[in-house]
Amino acid sequence: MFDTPNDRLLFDVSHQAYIHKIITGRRERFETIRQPGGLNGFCLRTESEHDCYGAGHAGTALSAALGMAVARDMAGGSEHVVAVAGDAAFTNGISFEALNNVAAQTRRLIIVLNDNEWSIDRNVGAIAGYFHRIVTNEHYQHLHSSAAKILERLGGKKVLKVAKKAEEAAKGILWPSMMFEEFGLEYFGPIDGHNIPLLVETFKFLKTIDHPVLLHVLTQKGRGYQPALDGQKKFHGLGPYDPETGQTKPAGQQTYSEAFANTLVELARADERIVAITAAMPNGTGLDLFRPHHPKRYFDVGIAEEHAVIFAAGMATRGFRPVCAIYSTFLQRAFDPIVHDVALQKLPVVFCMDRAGLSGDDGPTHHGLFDIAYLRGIPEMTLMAPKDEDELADMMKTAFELPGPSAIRYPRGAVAGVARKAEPRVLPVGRAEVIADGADVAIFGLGPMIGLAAELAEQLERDGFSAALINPRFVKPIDREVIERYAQRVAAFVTFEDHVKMGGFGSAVAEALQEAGCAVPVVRIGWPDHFIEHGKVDALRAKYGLTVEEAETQVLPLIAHRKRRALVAS
Ligand SMILES: Cc1ncc(C[n+]2csc(CCOP(=O)(O)OP(=O)(O)O)c2C)c(N)n1
Repeated sequence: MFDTPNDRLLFDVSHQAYIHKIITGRRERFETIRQPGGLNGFCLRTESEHDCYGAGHAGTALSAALGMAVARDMAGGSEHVVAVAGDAAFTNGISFEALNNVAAQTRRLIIVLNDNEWSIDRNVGAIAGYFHRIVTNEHYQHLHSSAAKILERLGGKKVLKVAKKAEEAAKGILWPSMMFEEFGLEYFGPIDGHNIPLLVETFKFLKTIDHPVLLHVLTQKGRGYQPALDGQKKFHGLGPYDPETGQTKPAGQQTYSEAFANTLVELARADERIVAITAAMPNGTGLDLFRPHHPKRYFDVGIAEEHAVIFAAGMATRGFRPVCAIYSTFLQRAFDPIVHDVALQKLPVVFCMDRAGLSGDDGPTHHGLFDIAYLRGIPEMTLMAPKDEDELADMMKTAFELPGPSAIRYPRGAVAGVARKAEPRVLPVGRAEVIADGADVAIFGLGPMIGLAAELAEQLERDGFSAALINPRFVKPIDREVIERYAQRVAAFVTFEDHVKMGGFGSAVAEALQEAGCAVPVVRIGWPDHFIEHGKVDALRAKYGLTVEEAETQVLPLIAHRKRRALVAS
């Protein structure tokens, strides 16, 4: 019914665009999806002219579509603009900010509300309830088949003639949604989103309408594949599985998300002020493990990161200790609430940032590579990165002792696998852990990047240098005492971080050195000033120089004279 790329078809989040990819020239390459060098899992403007808008984060489709519709109107174009958004996208404020604008800005825009009653988990909140009431309304149930028949009869040349009449008829028969009508959109539906002939006839009709419309379609998550129907949450996104049975590989080692959740369960047992907040990611953040233990202290607010943070701020003003468990990439949404609501008021909200660092197969929309840069400059903020799961627990315990806001960044995937202490301990704030002392070079490995730092230290020791190995623990406040101490002794610093170099931990070290009047060079190993594509973490690290070899190549010329001196001395 629509002719892309001339017509503009855009998807909210856009992980729903697999069929779109198949029918717009990417069928042959489809099996490469989410593989290194293959198709991206989301729409990407650089991947195809049929992907008119890239996404990955929720809530953007309506605003972007309205922008395209207004651009078309201003240029005098005639193309259609169609936004497809899931029911959970309507729990996001941006969708409503767009709705508030639509009727005043354009007369032609088609919004499809693709309602499967699921976010990643079950959709939550009043909007989900509202959609559910429309769908289960007796009036609608009774009249649905006659409405469908009317729409089915529409089409072809008859459409224009009968449009007006049908519109009236359809409006009278279909259960109207007051909410969308109040926003100035004409509401149609709900109709069966798996009935292709009905959808075709409906779109033929909607194309003739000269005001913004919203079509509510009902779909089933996992339709057509029994294992996905049996495990709708699991099949939202998963690794390789057996297509016959839907079985995935048995879960291996514990993840950081699980370690976080288990620790929070324990800490919340001892401290009744602790509450946990997720923005529609109970599964991904691990909080679904917290929920059964403390159901009254668990809050899923929908895909609403800004609200989650301000809600946490509100609770903190009343003595609670809220934890916002939000992926590094999605917390970007809440930058202003972190500054304006939490930090400025010095409220003790704890941000637990899962997926901090490269997110691998998800690609640039999901890599968590900016959080240090966006949090480091905020006054009152304490920013930590654990080297392993035991230290994560210590940092969580420490965070709850602080009078103001704090954030802990930890990566996607498996923990280091170290032994856990029986009880987490409170860490001295702003103090790094010197793992090994050394006199020629000081090597800092932030968080799990301590692994690469340790390898480099060993390598340099083998080469005849004396290398200090330091686990910074705190990005902010940074340990100036340790930095200044080593600045007096070593010929160079090396910093490793799973974050962009610009504004990251290495930059913080360089700033501290400069402020202390020390001219020691810093080799910063981190991600370049460039959006990183999807792929396997190790391969991308090798491609962009986040390796021991790269660090060694850069640092050797800076410390070479030390080795000669050492040799002469011996
Ligand atoms: C800002 C933001 N927060 C969280 C997510 C994680 N996320 C990806 S898909 C999804 C659920 C989307 O549900 P819905 O909009 O109903 O679309 P569906 O997947 O059901 O088609 C969520 C929460 C995201 N993509 N963006």
